[in-house]
Amino acid sequence: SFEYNFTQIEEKWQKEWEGKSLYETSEDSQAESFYALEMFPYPSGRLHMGHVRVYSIGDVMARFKRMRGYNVLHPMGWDAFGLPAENAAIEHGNIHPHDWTWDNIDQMKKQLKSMGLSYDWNRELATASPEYYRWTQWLFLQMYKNDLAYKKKSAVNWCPSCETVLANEQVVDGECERCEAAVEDKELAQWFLRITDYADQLIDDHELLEKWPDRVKEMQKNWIGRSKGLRINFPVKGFEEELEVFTTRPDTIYGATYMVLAPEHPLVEDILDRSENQEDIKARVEEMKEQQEEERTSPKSEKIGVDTGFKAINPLSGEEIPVYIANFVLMEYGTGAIMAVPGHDQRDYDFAKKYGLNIRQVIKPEAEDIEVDLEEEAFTEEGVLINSDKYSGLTSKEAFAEMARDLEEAGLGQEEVNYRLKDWLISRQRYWGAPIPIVYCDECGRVPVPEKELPVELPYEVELEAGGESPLSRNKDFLHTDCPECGQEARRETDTMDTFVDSSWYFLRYLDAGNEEVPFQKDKVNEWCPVDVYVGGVEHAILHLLYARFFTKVVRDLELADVDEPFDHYLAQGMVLKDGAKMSKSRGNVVDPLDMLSEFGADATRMFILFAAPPKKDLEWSHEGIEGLYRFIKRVWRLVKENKDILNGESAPVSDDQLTAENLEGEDRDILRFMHKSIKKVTEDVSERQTFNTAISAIMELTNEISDYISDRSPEHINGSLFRKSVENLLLLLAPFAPHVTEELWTELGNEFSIHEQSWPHYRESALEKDELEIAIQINGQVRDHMMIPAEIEEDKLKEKVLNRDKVQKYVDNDEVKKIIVVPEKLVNVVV
Ligand code: ANZ
Ligand code: ZN
Repeated sequence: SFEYNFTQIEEKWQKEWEGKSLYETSEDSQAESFYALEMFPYPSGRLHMGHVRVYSIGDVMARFKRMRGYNVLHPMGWDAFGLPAENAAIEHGNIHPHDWTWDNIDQMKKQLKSMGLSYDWNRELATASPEYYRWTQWLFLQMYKNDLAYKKKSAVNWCPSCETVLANEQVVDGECERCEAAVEDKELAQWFLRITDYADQLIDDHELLEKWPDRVKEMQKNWIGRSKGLRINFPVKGFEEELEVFTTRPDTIYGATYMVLAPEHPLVEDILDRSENQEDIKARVEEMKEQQEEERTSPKSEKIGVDTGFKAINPLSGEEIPVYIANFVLMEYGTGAIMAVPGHDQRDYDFAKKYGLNIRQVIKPEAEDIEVDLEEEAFTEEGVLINSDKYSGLTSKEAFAEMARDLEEAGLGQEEVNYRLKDWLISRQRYWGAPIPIVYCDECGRVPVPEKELPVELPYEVELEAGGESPLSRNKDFLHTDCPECGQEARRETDTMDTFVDSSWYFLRYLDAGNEEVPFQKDKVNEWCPVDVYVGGVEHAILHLLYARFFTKVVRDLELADVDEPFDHYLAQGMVLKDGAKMSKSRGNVVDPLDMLSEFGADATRMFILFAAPPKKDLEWSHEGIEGLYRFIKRVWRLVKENKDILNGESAPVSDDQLTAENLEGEDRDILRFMHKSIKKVTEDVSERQTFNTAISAIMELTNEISDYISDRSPEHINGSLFRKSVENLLLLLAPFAPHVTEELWTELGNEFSIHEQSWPHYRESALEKDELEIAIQINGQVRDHMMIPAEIEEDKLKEKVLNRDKVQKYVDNDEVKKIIVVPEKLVNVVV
């Protein structure tokens, strides 16, 4: 029928594809492999527009590469552990996190399938299934055995509302990333992964990631926060020990007018012991210790401090300067002590202003036109040294090097690299996560669970009501176990792992999803990894991607694979906006993709999402937009349906070779040229730039051209094979974007199932060239005529055409043509 009934078509082909296992990845293909991956979803139970966007983008890449002859791997799974399941259980009481999660997975799987995405569902995984987390635990044990996982007591970020520990990364402006409650400090023994061992590699290997957005690499680099500086020793009068500071700006040392210790600094005890106003200082120190890290370090927050009364000596200038204790210096960074340079550091400046300390300029700008006004603020740039004895006149860089040398020679300083990155805290006091596979025995201490006993399964029985400890500690059956070493009664670790651990290696498990012997086979990882294109939101640019990179390097160092990086190309997709703001429940501006799928179908929804903006940019939702794409699909539909007789009149498919520019003329040539031009444009947009929006525009233009061609003429003037060829190519180009309607129309034309297994159309450069050009015609060297000729005409044909012209015949008359000279693309000279 002429009616475009997308519901029927889409369901039909989804079934057919599944029945014929169209998207299963072959394990023994000779073709080059291509691994297309999108960030797997948390199974919240309902698709949102962000999902539709990320999975549509990935699907175009996968389908395109398949048509280009690659052996494509395109898997899907579920990031299934985590708080929402547990919180839902606590709030609603009657639903277990396990059941909630698997119900949601069922729902979302149906929804994803209704989008017509080309996944190999055989490799589906869920991080919350024992078959998966068994290997998460196994990887943890490998790290434990290699001293990359360790337990230590430390102050942690505690969210009082989620009742769990948060990684630093999950604390935003002092608030819990999820529930926005104010985060507190708490002392707990916690498990950590030693990501700091990899800090340098995580920065330096950015070099391998040419196809990553620079801004993402920059964000990771800032997060790791590598800074090169000096440790310098300042003698303190009356103390044996020297006070060691870390500074990235030794060039400013002549401007150091006081020192600052963190309130937690070990020297503070000694100072208190020997100080005259001990009580006073002690009170201030306690006050500072109570503050949150955020409160202490934010540039806006008030600096508080106290003078210890002791004096330090500047090792280069010999100057005596006071020693303070202040809140804005942290014990965890550097040495927990600084030389304060108020002229050139804004925090030091603010503190100096408040406590009436000296502010001295020792750096001036290199450029003449930059003003420095130390009455107003610190001058924090590098420049040229002044007021610095023999170092005056050097640039900051030169001074760094000279001072480093001088101080090192004098045994007073040493170069050092510091990082802002801390080890990854993975302990969570929650139920719905992978249990940490460790046992505590009174005799043997901390004992790893033997690998053959994995997984340490999460018990289904659990009391979930809120409480500071892990719910697992209330399950006696889980808690009590026998020591794997001595067999005596022992206790299990009751913390579970941060869900970011689960998602740090899932892309490896897809390669071997059913394997019960190993998490993944080395040769498969070596074949498929790094992932060729990884699509996902930029909100994961720091955490998830950094952790996955870290895990990949650990996997490599454990000799489980030979890859350095997990993702070769990271395609960071923008947000979906409505009325200029991010779609979110709290803003009440959510458009439900399921409504769109049922109103316009999967093809139109996908195409709208891909057409509205290139993947990297934010996308503005628009109802007229999706209606426009829906109309476009119907145009293609009618083009085929209404002209079916002509299209099918050409029973034998024409080969490409027959349809060349030289065999065609006039508008036939135009259409041919347009077709090749469109193929070229779409191919390049998809493969080189991933600008799917402009690719779709090109397909729309081609549709217009073909429609005009057909509607402008009577049937006998239509070149049937050309028309059919251009319609077929149109469908092939459209197939990755609108997989259902193209499959329907493709098979309707009598073509072999499936369009998604066809080769991507080729374009011929020769067919693209301007089709006509003007040449001059000479008779015996005199220009007598001009004519338009096809650009790629053969010489014999050209000569024939020239001789047949009325004007030429008139001049030649009955004379014998002695010679015809052809100057390509310029002129033809007929000699008589
Ligand atoms: C003197 C100085 C002069 C500094 C100047 C900066 C500018 P990044 O780049 O982040 O590594 N610092 C060192 N340890 C600290 C701590 N535990 N708590 C708070 N601040 C600390 O920063 C290094 C700089 O941060 C160091 O260099 C030190 O201040 C400060 F014009 O020393 B600087
Ligand atoms: Zn034991």
